[in-house]
Amino acid sequence: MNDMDGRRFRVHSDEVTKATHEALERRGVSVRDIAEIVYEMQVPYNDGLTMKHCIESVESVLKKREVQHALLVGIEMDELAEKGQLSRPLQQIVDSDEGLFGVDEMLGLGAVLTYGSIAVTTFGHLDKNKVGIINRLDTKTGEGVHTFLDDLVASVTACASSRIAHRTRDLEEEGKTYEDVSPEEVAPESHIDGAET
Ligand SMILES: [Ca+2]
Repeated sequence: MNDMDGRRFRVHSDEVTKATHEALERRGVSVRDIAEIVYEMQVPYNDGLTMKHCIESVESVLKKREVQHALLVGIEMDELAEKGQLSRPLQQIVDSDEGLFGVDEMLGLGAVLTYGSIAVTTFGHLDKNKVGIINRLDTKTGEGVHTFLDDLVASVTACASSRIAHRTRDLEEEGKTYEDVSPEEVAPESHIDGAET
């Protein structure tokens, strides 16, 4: 879309970030819910890792545009399906979380790619072994339509977990552990190509 001067309208990043947080909240997913899974997965390998480090990592992932866009698209699809507002046969496919659909998984997978191979394998693991909030969101067992959201939450979890794993390697090389790092310093993006927030 162009304005009268022919410049393209852009949505400010703050607006996208705010909409992402609001969408997650509306669907009953908190940053803490996601951070809890990250903590469970990473604490066996990381001395001194705290929930605060994990919350900071999830917050950083939620600032990333690819992740925000995937969340907004997926959540919108779930909400439209819940209201019966998609057209046939997509309405039935999304509403019933049809096993062969796969677009939900592809959207989640796409959002983890910038966080490297660890994020991809972690996403695959979470897709098979749904834990915590991801399990509670499973449309086939719970209420409402969360066909897209379970994969997207798995995606954010995998990204946040990968950030911590990459940072761990840096700390090991410096002879440190998470006990030496304040939560605000958990920022390994600079060490992952294309993963700057
Ligand atoms: Ca799904």
